Amino acid sequence: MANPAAKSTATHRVRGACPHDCPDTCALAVTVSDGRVVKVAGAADHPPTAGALCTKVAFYAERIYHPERLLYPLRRVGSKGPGAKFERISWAEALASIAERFRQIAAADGAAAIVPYSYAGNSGLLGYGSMDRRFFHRLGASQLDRTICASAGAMGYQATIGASVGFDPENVVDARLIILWGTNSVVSNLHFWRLAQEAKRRGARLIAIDPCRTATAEKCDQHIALLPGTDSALALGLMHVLIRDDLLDHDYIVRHTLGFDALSERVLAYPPARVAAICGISTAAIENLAREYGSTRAAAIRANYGINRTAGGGMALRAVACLPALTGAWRSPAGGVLLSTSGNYPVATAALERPDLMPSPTPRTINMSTIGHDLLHAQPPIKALFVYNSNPVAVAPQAAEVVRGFARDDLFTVVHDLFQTDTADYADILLPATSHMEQLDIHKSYGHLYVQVNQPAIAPLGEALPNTELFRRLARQMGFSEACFADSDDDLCRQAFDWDDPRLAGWSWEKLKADGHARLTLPRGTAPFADGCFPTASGKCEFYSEALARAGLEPLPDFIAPREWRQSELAAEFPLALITPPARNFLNTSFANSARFLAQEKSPAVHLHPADASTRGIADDSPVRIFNRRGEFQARAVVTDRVRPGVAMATSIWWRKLSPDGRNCNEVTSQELTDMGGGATFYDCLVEVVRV
Ligand SMILES: Nc1nc2c(c(=O)[nH]1)N[C@H]1C(S)=C(S)[C@@H](COP(=O)(O)OP(=O)(O)OC[C@H]3O[C@@H](n4cnc5c(=O)[nH]c(N)nc54)[C@H](O)[C@@H]3O)O[C@H]1N2
Ligand SMILES: Nc1nc2c(c(=O)[nH]1)N[C@H]1C(S)=C(S)[C@@H](COP(=O)(O)OP(=O)(O)OC[C@H]3O[C@@H](n4cnc5c(=O)[nH]c(N)nc54)[C@H](O)[C@@H]3O)O[C@H]1N2
Ligand SMILES: [Mo]
Repeated sequence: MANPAAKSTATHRVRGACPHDCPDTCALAVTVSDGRVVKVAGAADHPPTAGALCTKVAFYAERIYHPERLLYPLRRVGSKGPGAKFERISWAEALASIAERFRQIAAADGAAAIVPYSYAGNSGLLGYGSMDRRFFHRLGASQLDRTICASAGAMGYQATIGASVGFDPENVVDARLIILWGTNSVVSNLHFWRLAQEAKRRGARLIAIDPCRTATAEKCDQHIALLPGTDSALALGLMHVLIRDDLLDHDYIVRHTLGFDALSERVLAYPPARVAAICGISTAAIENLAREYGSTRAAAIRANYGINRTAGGGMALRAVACLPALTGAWRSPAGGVLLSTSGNYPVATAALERPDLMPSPTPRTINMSTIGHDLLHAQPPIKALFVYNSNPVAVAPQAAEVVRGFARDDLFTVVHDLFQTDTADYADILLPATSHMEQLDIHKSYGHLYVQVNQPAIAPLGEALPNTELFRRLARQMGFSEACFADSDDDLCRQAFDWDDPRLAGWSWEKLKADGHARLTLPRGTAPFADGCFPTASGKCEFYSEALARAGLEPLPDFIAPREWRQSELAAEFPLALITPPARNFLNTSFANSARFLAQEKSPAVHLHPADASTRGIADDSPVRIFNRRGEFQARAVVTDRVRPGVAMATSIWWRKLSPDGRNCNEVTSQELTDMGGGATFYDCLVEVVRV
């Protein structure tokens, strides 16, 4: 592919955007010399990045030039699974054999027997979902419900607020109180942490709500170590105290909220004593937090998806999102709540993805969080799977089922990735993907308010192709003649946003391409809901949600206990609640094949409280087995009071084949879904831990 950047031999700088699934979406300054990336730095002129990068991306050249990068299309020879062998084939052969199998399957079983499986391995608007979606829509493949990360929390939050919008993170420096709720910012949202630190310097108090004393919690003024999956109870307890003690902004409530009376009645069931018992914390912690929150106008709650991974994950975000409307914190530019900024962007999803290309009636939908079960039991059966931007064999819950599903001899699997991941070992055809440094893209963010361009810095390595070009070629191979399959990446970028939307006033693709990044034209330093006008159906902050009622769901915030606790027999047999949050040096399974980052993380580890370790005779640094009825994996024990009693914490996500026992923590996680949004329940997982 033509790539002007690559032809230049002199040293020059290229503007990039980090494509990884992280709220920070950093702007990159990539130094290229003789057609090679020699340095990757954070762009200094992009306010959210402010010249700083996480360690993973600062060493990005190592990822691009990793000796195990896939460079050519491959066909598997021999059996599926760990140790699989592949031979090189041409792109022409690869595309022809995929098209031929897809035609056969479509003729025999219907095209819905073909399932795309992708997530946010590449979060650019082109890389995430554009030509690929057009291709699968036109093909008539099954649709995929992308639920593995955020769907529960997003739905719960939106039920209250109306969209994935919140306070402007740049305002948080002026907050007096910041509550970091289920988020390890130092690890997974570093650039927000920078702003929180500035607020702290200016006198803000920081409180972390997390079962673990994480790197973030440690640096806060206070840490509330509740049990996993109890956040909605805590939020209801706080609302109980706020209402009981009249720590309310009545004017705000009357004018800008819906359902206050019903909410007041609901929270009567959540007095601090009951909530303390549910959450495993003191009543004083609840009373004090409510008083502090209720008496601070500039109070910002940074909530994150860490609290949406148990049975009641939707309710958790829904309940937390109610708080600022009670106290009127929304009146302050540095007050309110933020889960994600993604709803601020006028993305032209239909133009990018072309759902109108789907046949009628529209094909079935497969939930990506139950892929193991569906590969084994879906009716009609799944006959082909096309995986890109994701590594399901390592990241999807209940791995034993996922592995059995992928191992099916009659399943035709295509994988497109930069590396031979755990999933790639099950591919019939394995295709090489470019990194973002080798392709053009346009980006939104879910942690700030800027749009960004990612310019290609170098030519594609080997015969690697971007997702867009792969599906463009496949569409041609399948004979799809619609004009949209001829759109170039530049065309796709131009189509990605509704440039006429006021939030992009004065911007066009051409201007953005020249400038590199732009802040959405939202007013600065203002409070988005100071005067209400929530993007809900009622225009108010909805304590009572008619939409949830219509969907047959509980219309008021409530506590939904973790599913596995509710089964007392299970809880007796497997007394530890396992959570598996992100490791600092990995990004899901990305970077977890890098020698540098593996050395940092050492080996799979499970953190146990000294009390839980001693009753099991487990010493620090000794090998242990973590198990339940679904499976087991091994790890090194870290005995530490950083986790609260009753909780086991194993950072994720390790590659199975790079782990000593060939397994990872998803052996024990479950495919049960959340209360809303069909989300995965990774942290609703009881286990027992024993010495090996
Ligand atoms: N370095 C790094 N950064 C990442 C990622 C990564 O893998 N590594 N992953 C990216 C992705 S895909 C996402 S979705 C985000 C992840 O975003 P999150 O899922 O928000 O992950 P964390 O920021 O680690 O926050 C999770 C924190 O919540 C805590 N926690 C677990 N269960 C509960 C609970 O029930 N209640 C409360 N209050 N806390 C709980 C965990 O101990 C952990 O400290 O981060 C992104 N950034
Ligand atoms: N136990 C446990 N499991 C979890 C989680 C947890 O906290 N605990 N977190 C969950 C969450 S929040 C998420 S988001 C999921 C994430 O799960 P995934 O979305 O599967 O994320 P990754 O493991 O990073 O895999 C992304 C893959 O995409 C590839 N890739 C990158 N760029 C491109 C590209 O341009 N084209 C193609 N074709 N491929 C590309 C990468 O090399 C990588 O192999 O995991 C979930 N799984
Ligand atoms: Mo995620």
